[in-house]
Amino acid sequence: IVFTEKQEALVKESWEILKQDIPRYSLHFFSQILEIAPAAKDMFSFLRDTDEVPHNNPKLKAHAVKVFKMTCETAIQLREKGKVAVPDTTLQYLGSVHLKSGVLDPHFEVVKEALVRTLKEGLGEKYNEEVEGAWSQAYDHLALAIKAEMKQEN
Ligand code: HEM
Ligand code: ISQ
Repeated sequence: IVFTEKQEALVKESWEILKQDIPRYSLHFFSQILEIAPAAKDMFSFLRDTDEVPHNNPKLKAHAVKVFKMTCETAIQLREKGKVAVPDTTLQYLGSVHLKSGVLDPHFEVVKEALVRTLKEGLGEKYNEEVEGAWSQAYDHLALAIKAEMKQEN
């Protein structure tokens, strides 16, 4: 896999922008997931007893931020080492959390689309296909590692 310095820079720069308004973008990210796949709602423990996506839910915010940060971190590793280098314990933990929550392979495409839409929203005119490509590539590699872990646990 080839991940260029330019791609790494694009990912880092766009995260710097989105992270200036975590409450807004974490909510947008999550809302997009539910817009694409409404049934996904029931998998999230912090939503089970509500009809709306809660504004300012600490768990939602923290998890959404982690998805962005881990994807950003993956971009750095892909550029530096040519591979995903998330610690095994983290991957095992994420594998088991997602498996237990009932997450299936096709859901990963849903979350990718939601992530891309959130970037589009946050970056405005700074958004382009190169940015999308860089994030998508990093996300796909991270998703593959989590999916592999989910299969191992089965
Ligand atoms: C939980 C990351 C894909 C659904 C989490 C957590 C993280 C995370 C960091 C919190 C774990 C914890 O500390 O408890 C990621 C990353 C993904 C990904 C990096 C892809 C690269 C997905 C997908 C779905 C999903 C595709 C399905 C729509 C969930 C659910 C939880 C969770 C249901 C448990 C939330 C709860 O009830 O507390 N994810 N996730 N995730 N994720 Fe993901
Ligand atoms: C958990 N996993 C994937 C995406 C998410 C988005 C928002 C909140 C939690 C998440």
